Amino acid sequence: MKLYGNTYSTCTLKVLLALAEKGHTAELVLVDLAQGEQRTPQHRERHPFAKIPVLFDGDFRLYESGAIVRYIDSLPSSAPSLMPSEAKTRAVMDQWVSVEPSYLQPPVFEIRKQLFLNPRFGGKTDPAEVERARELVASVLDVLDRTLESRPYLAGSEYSLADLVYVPTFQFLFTAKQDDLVLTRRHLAAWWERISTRPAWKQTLVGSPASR
Ligand SMILES: N[C@@H](CCC(=O)N[C@@H](CS)C(=O)NCC(=O)O)C(=O)O
Repeated sequence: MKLYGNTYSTCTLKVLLALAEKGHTAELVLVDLAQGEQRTPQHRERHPFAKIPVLFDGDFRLYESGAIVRYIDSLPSSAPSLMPSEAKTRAVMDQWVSVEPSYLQPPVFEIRKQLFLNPRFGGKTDPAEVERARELVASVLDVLDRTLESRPYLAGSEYSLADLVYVPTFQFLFTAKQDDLVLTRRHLAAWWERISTRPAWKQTLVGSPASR
């Protein structure tokens, strides 16, 4: 398999983590977002919305990290499935997989823009925007914390894609020194400890800027 992406992209890291969890490998072909490589005609052939990641399995092409991690989980593997088989549990998994890009990613990406991208590309950090984004992140984390009060993982008793898709975004909060948002929420902090210490994430982090 071939994966077009980059190790500083949370969406790419989700896919790399799914590959590691399931014991699969893919050749990572770097797409440099800072150079605008995602907008070249060659990359638009791969991804019509000019984003990463894109997975190729032979002639089969797939974009959207949520779809890619499901595909990876469905490939033959000796590792346990990351998608619960029981209908309601699986639907709850889908719910949490959707919550992450819908409600958590936008304010986290705003923090990334304010703290890293603006200074790097000649702009300024606006502390009011950072604070506003932090409040939005906090409101999502409160919901997760309440959910995790009664179960160890978001979809129930087992680790699943519902948990996996949050790992890179949470790691970014630590990299951006916003970890108080995680560590001040008891159930969330315990869950983060459980999911971030899995060997597959440690393996994924090697060589990624997210580890710094
Ligand atoms: N919903 C898409 C989001 C893809 C996405 O926004 N990727 C980011 C990197 S994490 C990207 O390519 N950004 C480049 C740009 O917006 O120009 C997914 O989950 O794959």
